[in-house]
Amino acid sequence: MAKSSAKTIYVLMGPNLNMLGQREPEIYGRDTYQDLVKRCERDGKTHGFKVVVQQSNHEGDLVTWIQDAMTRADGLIINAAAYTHTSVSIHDALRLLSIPVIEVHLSNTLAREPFRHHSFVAPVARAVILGCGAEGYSFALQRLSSILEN
Ligand code: CA2
Repeated sequence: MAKSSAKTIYVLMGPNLNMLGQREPEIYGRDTYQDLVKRCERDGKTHGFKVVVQQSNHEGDLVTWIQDAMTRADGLIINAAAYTHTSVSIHDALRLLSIPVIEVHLSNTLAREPFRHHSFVAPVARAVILGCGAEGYSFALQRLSSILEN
């Protein structure tokens, strides 16, 4: 009998998220970036996924990883951080994907400054999770599990 291989989920994180836990815990929580990676790997395992987490401070890296996801991933979770509000290139790259995309933000961007209210990711995402802190990543993996099993 053929061995069924685990589905791959890309989790992409944008600029400054590597600094989590070091500043502004009242907005972003106390979890560090490494805590977030561990959470995604642990929850991914629970759902039978192989989770690949990548963070960059450079827009082009995020675009390249989104393009890679086209052939290598079954689902994608993205917190593009500040690029969420500015990046047409991330929007364009995400448009090319046929796999489900979930946008996650630690904070509720809609309750913050007006420049954080617009997202270039949301129109090309299947779902958006705001203001749930690190737990938002667990919700996104749970949701992808439901979507991908149907
Ligand atoms: O709430 C989110 O997840 C954001 O994507 C976080 C971004 C922000 O630009 C978005 O509007 C909302 C900022 C990430 C910066 O993270 C920091 C981590 C530690 C200390 C300071 C900032």
